[in-house]
Amino acid sequence: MKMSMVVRALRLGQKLLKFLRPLAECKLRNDELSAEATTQSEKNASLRRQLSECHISLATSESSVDALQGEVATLQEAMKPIPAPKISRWIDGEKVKTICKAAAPNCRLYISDTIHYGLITDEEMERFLREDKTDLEKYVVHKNDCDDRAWDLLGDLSQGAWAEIAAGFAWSNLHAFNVYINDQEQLMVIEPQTDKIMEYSPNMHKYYTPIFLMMI
Ligand SMILES: [Ca+2]
Repeated sequence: MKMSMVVRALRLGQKLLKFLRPLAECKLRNDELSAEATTQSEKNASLRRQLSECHISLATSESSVDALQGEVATLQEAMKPIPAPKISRWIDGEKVKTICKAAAPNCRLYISDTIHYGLITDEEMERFLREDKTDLEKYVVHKNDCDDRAWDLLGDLSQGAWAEIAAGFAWSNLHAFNVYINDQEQLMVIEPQTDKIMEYSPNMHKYYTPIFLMMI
């Protein structure tokens, strides 16, 4: 081979290399981009899963918020004060003691106030009991039974202007319940688990024969 042909072959080889090198670089870059695309696709799938989980969590949270708002509304309704009682007239602690002793002479008494007690009609007490929710509480032996309910109702009867009426708490040997004195000066029994009111009488069921009675 002539020297001139060798030189030409070498130059041709150099030119080929000049074109082939960028092609190789492009192939390499293409492989890198394909790998990145695969990684990005996996990331996208992971993000979609996370987004789906967030949607489920958000829906659950919104449902919980709705339920809580319902509970808050119920509590706000239950906490609304019961409009004040119409007091028919007033008596003092000595008169309260006299009325209770006449009705239940063998009962031990505790009269908390001395100055004045308000007397209301039975209709006013029925109005209070209709609005008060103590009778709706769930009965649980020892934890929320007769004495707990009677104590709860007495607490409600100690709110605002209702605290001024002649109402109290009584125990028999078998039961706990509430009492009040109405505008006819009658000692009345309230069964806090049913809202039933009855005029006290020595002939009542022994459940309601008080051995201890306090007026607050
Ligand atoms: Ca009630």
